[in-house]
Amino acid sequence: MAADRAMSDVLARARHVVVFTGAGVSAESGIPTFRDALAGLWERFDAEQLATPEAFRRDPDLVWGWYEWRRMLVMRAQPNAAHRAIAELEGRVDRFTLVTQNVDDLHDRAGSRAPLRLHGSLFAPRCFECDEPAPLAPGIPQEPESGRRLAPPSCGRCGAKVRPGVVWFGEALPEAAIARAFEAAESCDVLLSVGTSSLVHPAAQVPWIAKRAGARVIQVNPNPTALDEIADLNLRTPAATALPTLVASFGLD
Ligand code: BV8
Ligand code: ZN
Repeated sequence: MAADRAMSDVLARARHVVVFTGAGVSAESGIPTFRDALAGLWERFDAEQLATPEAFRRDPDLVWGWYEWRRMLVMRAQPNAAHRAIAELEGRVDRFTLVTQNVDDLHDRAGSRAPLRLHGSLFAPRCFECDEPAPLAPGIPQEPESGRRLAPPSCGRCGAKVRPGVVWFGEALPEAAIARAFEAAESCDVLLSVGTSSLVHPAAQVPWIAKRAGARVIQVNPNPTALDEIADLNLRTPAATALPTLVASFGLD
């Protein structure tokens, strides 16, 4: 369903746009979405079992192996047309805020200047005990030998195990990032939600805050999600197809 005349006018006149992304925006780069990042080797786990501090305490090699496998996939992947369109949108409107739940670096590599990262990054490992940032091993991680377990490195400062720099279930989000994301949602004209199942909180509140503050909400997702009930426009299309056309409609006024 293309944008109708009224919506096209809204996009043409939009002054402050927030783009809110989830794993679906990286799907066409070959990165499994969060729900299917547990295909294959990890299929007998539920993401919420592996993406927790308890899982890391219980089996650090399994959790570290899972994240190094995901980092390897990301390093072998390229940004897709959706990442590039979102980077282009930044230059088409007066004020632009990119809020991402993703832990890959594809938005940055596509040219987005300052994504607000609500759930951290695969590229910022740190000490599990003292939070000391840890260096990334050079190059692309090899497929973990056993295809599964990989022993995490030790902290250079205290010797404890190094953990992925992501926000796990049960962990608080970075305060500055979530505060700035909520502030942007409260003051934007249009919120564009791309490739997220909108299930995980508090990140999933971002589109709802924008809606309550009077923004138009556009969703790009081939499947139904919790956001369907408030989306002013629902594009049931893969992101790499929908975004280039949609972005071309912004900032024409
Ligand atoms: C916290 C980083 C408190 C790690 C992630 C009950 C009710 C409400 C909340 C809770 C509850 N029980 C527990 C909670 C809290 C919990 C939560 O929300 N749980 C959910 C499951 C109910 N939240 C937390 O624990 C958060 N912390 O609350 O802390 C606190 C406060 C103070 C002090 C201490 C503690 C922390 C949550 C962060 C977890 N970390 N990621 C990692 O990556 O491994 S979450 C992870 O899953 C993602 O980052 C993302 O946020 C989330 C959902 O993933 P999506 O990105 O949406 O991907 P998904 O696979 O789900 O969907 C992909 C979508 O793409 C699909 O809709 C699909 O249709 C679409 N798609 C596919 N292909 C395409 C496409 N779209 C477009 N184009 C395509 N081609
Ligand atoms: Zn340490």
